[in-house]
This record gives sequence, structure tokens and C-alpha cells, in this order.
Amino acid sequence: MIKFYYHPSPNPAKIALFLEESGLPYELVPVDTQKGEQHGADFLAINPNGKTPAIFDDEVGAVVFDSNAILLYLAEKSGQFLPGADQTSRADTLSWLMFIATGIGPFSGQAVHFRHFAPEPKTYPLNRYDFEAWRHWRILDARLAQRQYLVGDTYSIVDMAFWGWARAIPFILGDDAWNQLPNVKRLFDDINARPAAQRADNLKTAHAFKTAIDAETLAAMYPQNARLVAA
Ligand SMILES: N[C@@H](CCC(=O)N[C@@H](CS)C(=O)NCC(=O)O)C(=O)O
Repeated sequence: MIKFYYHPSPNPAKIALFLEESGLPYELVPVDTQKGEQHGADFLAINPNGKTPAIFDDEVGAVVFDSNAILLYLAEKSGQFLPGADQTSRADTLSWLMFIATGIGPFSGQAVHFRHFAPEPKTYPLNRYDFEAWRHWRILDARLAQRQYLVGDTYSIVDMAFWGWARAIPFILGDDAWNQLPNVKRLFDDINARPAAQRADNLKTAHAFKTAIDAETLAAMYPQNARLVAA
């Protein structure tokens, strides 16, 4: 059994999709990051980085954290959704998984922060992160103009990593973004049509997660702001 430490946000969504696609048995453990539960000692013992997702695989007694590491771990464990065993497929898989982990995710996350949550003045950081988020998504759009899936000829963990963040594209890049990323939209729609994607999306209703953005939420999500008040 896999314990899946989950919050309804982009990185955990990747793992929700894998678990629903693969049929691996799992138990959902809600971590309400808007209430600050990611900073509690119980969760930090699982993920010292204090972020969702994480898993505990009780079959081997292993914790795995960081979403794309979890995707690779579960794909190798189950033998499912890896683009291919040959060296070229492995090279492509690692490259695009890391591109999503280190580029798409962080730049999209920072673009969201500066677009929606940071105080003024923010012209400089918003311009930087919006530019970089668009640049990364356009790289995926150009790749998807030439191929059905991100790596290989079949749906894989790389597409699942993509889906986690693609769900938030209008929030990241603005309401008109889908019109400018037609190939990203095509793969996104293809994945959304899969029953497992709908089940993964429904996990958000499995627990009464906090949705209000109030002072508690801002303190939990942006603990660095305490330094500004103290200064
Ligand atoms: N590199 C990590 C990033 C995880 C991450 O940033 N998770 C977000 C949800 S998408 C989170 O837990 N945020 C709560 C916080 O930052 O306190 C991964 O890919 O899993």
C-alpha cells in the first residue's frame, strides 16, 4: 500500500494521475497546506522539504518526495508508463522530466506568485517570471507540434508531469493563454478525456480542504513575509 500525502495543487496532481492510471492501491493522506500542515513535525518527518506531494511505500519502507522523483519511482516499481527501456528513451525521459521539474514547475509557480499574490511594486519580478514561464511553455508547445506525446510514442509519466501544471495554465499565464499554446491544449484535452484524469481531479473532494486565502493561509504559504514584518 502507498500512503499518498496530497493537496489539490499542481505537483500532487501528477501523482494522483499516476495512481489512478496504474491501479496501484493507495491511501490518501490530506495535507492542508493552506492551514500550514506542511510545517508540522509529522509531515516534516516524511518530507523534510515541507511540500506536497510525498509517498510512503510500506512494501519496502521507503519515503519518496518531489513529484517527478515519485513518478519515476512508481513507474519503475510498477513497470508502467515508462516511454521505453532503450537508452535513447531513457535519455529523453530524464531530460523532459527534469525540464518540467526544474523549469515548468518553478517558473510557473513564481509567475503565479507575482501575478496574483505579491505586493506592489512587482513590475520587475512579474516581468521576469511571466517571461520565463511563457518561454518554458512555448518549448513544450513547439515539441508537441511535432509529436503526440512528450516522449516516445505512448502516454507516459512525462505527460503526467505536464498535466499537473497544465491544469493551471490560465492562472499562470492569463485567460488568453490557451489560444497561444494550441499543441499544449491538445495534449491537455487528450489527457483530460481519460477516466483516470477525472478520478484524479475528483480527489480534491475527498477532504474539506481550506480554500479561503486569509492571513493564516498567507503565513503558511509565504513564511518569508514574517521577516519583512520583523524588520
Ligand atoms: N519540487 C517539489 C515542489 C513541491 C511543491 O512546491 N508543492 C506545493 C504544491 S504544488 C506545496 O506543497 N506548497 C506548499 C508550500 O509551499 O508551503 C515537487 O515537485 O514535488
